[in-house]
Amino acid sequence: MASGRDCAKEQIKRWQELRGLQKPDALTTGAGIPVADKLNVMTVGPQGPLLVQDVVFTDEMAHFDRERIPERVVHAKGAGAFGFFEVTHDITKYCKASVFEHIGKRTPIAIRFSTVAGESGSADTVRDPRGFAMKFYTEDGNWDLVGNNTPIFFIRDAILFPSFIHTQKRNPQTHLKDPDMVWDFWSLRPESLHQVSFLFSDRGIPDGHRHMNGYGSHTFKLVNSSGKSVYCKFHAKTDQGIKNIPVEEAGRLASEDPDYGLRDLYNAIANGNFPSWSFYIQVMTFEQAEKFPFNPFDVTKVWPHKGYPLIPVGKLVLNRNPVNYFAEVEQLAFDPSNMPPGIEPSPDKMLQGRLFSYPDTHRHRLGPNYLQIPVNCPYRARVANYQRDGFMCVSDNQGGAPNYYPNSFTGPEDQPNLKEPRVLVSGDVQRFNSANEDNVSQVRDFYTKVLKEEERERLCANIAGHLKGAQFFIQKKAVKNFTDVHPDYGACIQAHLDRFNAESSKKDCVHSCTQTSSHVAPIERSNL
Ligand code: HDE
Repeated sequence: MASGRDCAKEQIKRWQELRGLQKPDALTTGAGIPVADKLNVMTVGPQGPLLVQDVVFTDEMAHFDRERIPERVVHAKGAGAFGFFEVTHDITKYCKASVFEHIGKRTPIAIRFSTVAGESGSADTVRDPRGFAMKFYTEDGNWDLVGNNTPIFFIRDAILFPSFIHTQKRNPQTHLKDPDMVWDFWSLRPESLHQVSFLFSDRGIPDGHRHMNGYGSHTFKLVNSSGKSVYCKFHAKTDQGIKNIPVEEAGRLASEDPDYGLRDLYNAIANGNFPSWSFYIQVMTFEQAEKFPFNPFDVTKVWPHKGYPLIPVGKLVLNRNPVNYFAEVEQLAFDPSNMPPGIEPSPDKMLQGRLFSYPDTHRHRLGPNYLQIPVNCPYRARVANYQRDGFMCVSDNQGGAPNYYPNSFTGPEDQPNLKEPRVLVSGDVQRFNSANEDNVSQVRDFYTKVLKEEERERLCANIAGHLKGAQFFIQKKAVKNFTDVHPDYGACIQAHLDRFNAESSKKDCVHSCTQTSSHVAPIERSNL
């Protein structure tokens, strides 16, 4: 390999090498018809107009015009790879899912890592949570564990998610990222303090995708073969060790190598340096959950490892790069509602809210038959049901099998032995306000017990460095929330803010913004 070139840069040459002495394929249209000349359009005379009968041209253009599909509304920038999950420890006393059947069992997997807020071309080294989405292709259908690199999340009620994401995206008029929107929302919703503190800590900018942990984040339920259930959390701990990128270096990489994480993962796998993660569960019995000091289904909080230690389960290994990015990563569709028998949702409001959203977004991005796309297809199970037709049905559409249920003709039947265990639920139906369910205790522990002095200092500087972009009244509200966590936390952020604010008041003149964004009424619009 020439110096300065890595496996990613050598990809196309390597592709050619793998073909050996094979001659190039005959060039064809999309319909497979051989093409004589794809370098010159068909015209009347050398300078004349194009002909409609140049179907080689129209075939090429019409397909090009449709190359883009909607990007993911969040987590648009990502990298994916394939490999396996291997069971190293027996957890069948907790869970009957076939993926955990016996020690040594291997299940094929796909993992996609991502940033959250940026568009699909955005830089990898920004401060943002990272998506850590795992797909296990099991014999009982696909299991998708769609987590992040943090065990917690910003909000605990699913109804807030679209608004929260809007604050992370672009201002509707300026189309710029907007610190007012970000900090207004965060300061109005103090349940975000825990995740915000994690985000602005050193772990907020991981060094690529291989050096971070993954978490299922939510509480799930595991069911064993006797029908007994426990609550559980999933953890994937990096075997490469945690590594983060310092702020200045991240800024440099964002301009010089915005695809840093994608490149790092591709090259590691292409070099045979396969990344792996050790997989653990935490388990909580229903009795423990009842006595737990806070809501065990609240995704803004962690379960302490002290009472709920990590139980080793297995290993995730990535050993294959995608053969084609669009086919295998852009179309890779995760869905937290894909849970094979033995794994069930807990009442976590965020998890419950996600159960609908993901398949819904896939039907929009990829079409109603997205589960027939090879990378999404549960290829180790046999799909047998009564769903038929729809756009882009590319399977045999289940042939001549009955398409209604019940039927008297041996169509697929219920599996009563797989019924979910009974759950007793009762209560008043209401929109319960969960905004003030202890938003500070665990953040205080994080600030005072988990972080070292110099890490606290960097955390406060990072927060102030971003918060300084927001209006003063928002800064005040935010600092008050951090002070509620711990007076030192608030004071430290305020000290940095004072410095930033003093510097900027020396530099900036006050702009008078004469044009505002007030809504243009239809009548005015017609006069434009
Ligand atoms: Fe997501 N999220 N999310 N999310 N999320 C999506 O699905 C959503 C949440 C996460 O690599 C979308 O296919 C709702 C928590 C990852 O393809 C969308 C709620 C966690 C990925 C969606 C949440 C995540 C997504 C966008 C709150 C961590 C990328 C495109 C109720 C535990 C998966 C898509 C990939 C992607 C909705 C909250 C992680 C719109 C409604 C909490 C890793 O469906």
